Amino acid sequence: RAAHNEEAAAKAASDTGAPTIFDKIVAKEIPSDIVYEDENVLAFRDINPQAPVHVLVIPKLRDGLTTLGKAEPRHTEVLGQLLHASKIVAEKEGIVDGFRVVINNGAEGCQSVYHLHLHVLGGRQMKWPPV
Ligand code: D5M
Repeated sequence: RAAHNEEAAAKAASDTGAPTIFDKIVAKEIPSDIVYEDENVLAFRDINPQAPVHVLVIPKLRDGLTTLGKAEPRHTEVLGQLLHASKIVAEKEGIVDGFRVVINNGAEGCQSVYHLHLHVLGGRQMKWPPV
């Protein structure tokens, strides 16, 4: 099942600082379904969607942000830009009546790609807690 695959991918991954597949997406060396883009931020559809709308919002420049846990004071501007871009994505996707923004952090947080990304999920009733 998809959830298990994501958990397996998260177990297999670690925060080595090596380039990730998202660098290739930013460089447009591999295709992605882009929903929103500006100077600092790229938003594209998740390849393994967990909701009718599932978009990843990433900083174009990782600048040490493999995880949210690596955030430093110099990152506060881009962190704000990522949240603001998430709202723009929700608006563009028509999910303003309800949506969720998730950051998986580290192995126990089920993170599989070590380039900070916000998941924007919507288009169905979300559950709480998110387990
Ligand atoms: O989420 C990492 C997410 O990245 C996971 O939901 C799959 C997605 N992913 C992985 N490769 C791609 C490509 N090539 N395009 C689009 N989406 C992708 P995490 O929070 O690290 O578990």
